Amino acid sequence: MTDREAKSPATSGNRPAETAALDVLIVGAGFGGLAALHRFRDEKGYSVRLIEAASGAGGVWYWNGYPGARCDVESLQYALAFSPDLTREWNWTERFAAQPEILAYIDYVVDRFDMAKDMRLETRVTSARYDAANARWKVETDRGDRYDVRYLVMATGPLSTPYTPPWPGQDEFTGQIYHTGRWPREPVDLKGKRVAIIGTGSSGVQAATAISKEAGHLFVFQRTPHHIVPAANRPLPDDEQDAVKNRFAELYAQWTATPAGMAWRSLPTDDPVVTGDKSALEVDDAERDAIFERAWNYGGTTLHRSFNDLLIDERASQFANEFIARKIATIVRDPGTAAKLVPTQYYGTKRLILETGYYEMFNRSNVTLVDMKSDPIESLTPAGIRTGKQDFEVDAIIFATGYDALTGSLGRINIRGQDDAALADVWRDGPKSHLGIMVGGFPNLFLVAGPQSPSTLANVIVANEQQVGWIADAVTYLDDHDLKAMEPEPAAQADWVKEVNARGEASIYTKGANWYWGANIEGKSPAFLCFINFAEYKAICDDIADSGYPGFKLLSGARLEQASARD
Ligand code: N01
Repeated sequence: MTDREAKSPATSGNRPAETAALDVLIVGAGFGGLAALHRFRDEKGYSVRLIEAASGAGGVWYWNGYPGARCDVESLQYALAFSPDLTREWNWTERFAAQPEILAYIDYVVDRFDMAKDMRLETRVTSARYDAANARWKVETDRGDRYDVRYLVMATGPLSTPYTPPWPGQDEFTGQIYHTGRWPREPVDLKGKRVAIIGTGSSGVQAATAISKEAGHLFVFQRTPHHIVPAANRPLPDDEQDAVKNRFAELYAQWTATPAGMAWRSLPTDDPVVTGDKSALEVDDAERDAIFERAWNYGGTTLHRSFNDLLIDERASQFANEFIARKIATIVRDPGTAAKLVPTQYYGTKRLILETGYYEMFNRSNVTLVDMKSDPIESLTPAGIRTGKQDFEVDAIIFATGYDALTGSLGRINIRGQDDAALADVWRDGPKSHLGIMVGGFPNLFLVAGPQSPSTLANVIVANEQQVGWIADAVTYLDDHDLKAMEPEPAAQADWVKEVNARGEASIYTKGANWYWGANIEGKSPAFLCFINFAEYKAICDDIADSGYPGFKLLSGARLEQASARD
């Protein structure tokens, strides 16, 4: 147990199993779950329990303790907004916070709002069954707890079930195996070791850069070169933080009105020159390069917004690729390695990655780029990794191979709705929901950052708080109107599924393989998993709430009695 866990008063240890009737049960102590705990308990006065499998709060930030883990959303807006006092009190040290600092923030939130007493750590929900006659959920855990609750809020995280490709031989490898999404709590010593890291998404790029500094030799296994640009991380001075804190309410309102729930030239760290209102096609080569160059040096996601058509126009996207190729060629000394790092797919089909020294890493004599596209991995062996053409002998293998995104965690819990239907079965051909928050046949089950919500295409904390707010308002509406339960109308749900997929199909995201539509997992049913455009989503949610929840069946006690008499 780490110091952090030992200090946590909610660490479960060998606590006795509990049986309790509650208003709300929340599953998952990431940002979504903590926001829900605060909203339901402190603002609404409900009895609440929060169940978490890990030994501490933090969700994905708890598990992603790999070397180099860092957020790629600016610290000034990657924080909970529910308390102006909290916003005022907390100071970030860097433009992009590292994982330990984010965990320290989360611990601060837990302490500050006395959350631990209602959290049950090291506890995994094993089943949740809907009792239709009483409109209640019966939830069981692996510690023998039994909860009988009105509302079940699943905040299990959109990127929380790590994915490992099913290469044979994993049991035979005699060295150490790690996954970036389940990094051990104990220190991992890779000093001087031969290490293979598989995958060059955000996790792989960050971990490889850090590990290359201590490994004896690092083999970086890349299948697709991603779009990777400098973070330009730096210390965050007080005056920049104050400039945001002093106008926080106004700025937050601006962020929630954008498609990504993020600042658009409203942070002190935003480039004032790269306006993003021109097409990459309307400027000449020199001007285009000057804008790209400025965006590249300014860092963060500035390149993303350097022109207004990078994510829309094929030629514009190509210009970005060509610029990145020229940059790589100036940094990476070996032309063969440089060429392999150049992305060829449309700009934006995979999530933009922020780096700090990643390209420079390939100039080190202890780092080798292995191209899995031309020479795929066939198996793991007792000594390492076998591709079609080579054997790599290593002491440790790190999977940075991503997640079974959005549906992975929910699909692994035995959630049974009306008529004992299993959520996993209902979603077998792709998720079905209304607003990504509720699922037909599963009354009073609410999802935070669920599939078909915009969370993973937006600032996830902003989206979490928006959804938690919507859920809390819906529940208040039920109580105020003496209603027992709600669930989507079938037609409204069918329309939502259609809309989510139509937006996905019309977008850049479906022009390449990625986790946004399940293409990263062998055998996963292809379905677009995210709603595109947070601002429009928020407006739809607000409108539904303001109009008395059209598209949802609202069940009174009398309707429940009639239904159970019929059964
Ligand atoms: O996972 P990924 P991630 N054979 O899915 C490769 C968030 N995040 O953990 O590109 C060979 O992006 C795969 O190759 P390819 C963020 O939203 C944020 O890095 O599919 N290779 C790819 O290189 C992010 O998008 C932060 O060809 C295989 C890699 O593994 C999301 O989490 C930090 C393979 C997986 O990349 C996931 O990022 C970390 C196979 N069978 C994560 N299967 C920050 O805030 C997979 N790969 C900075």
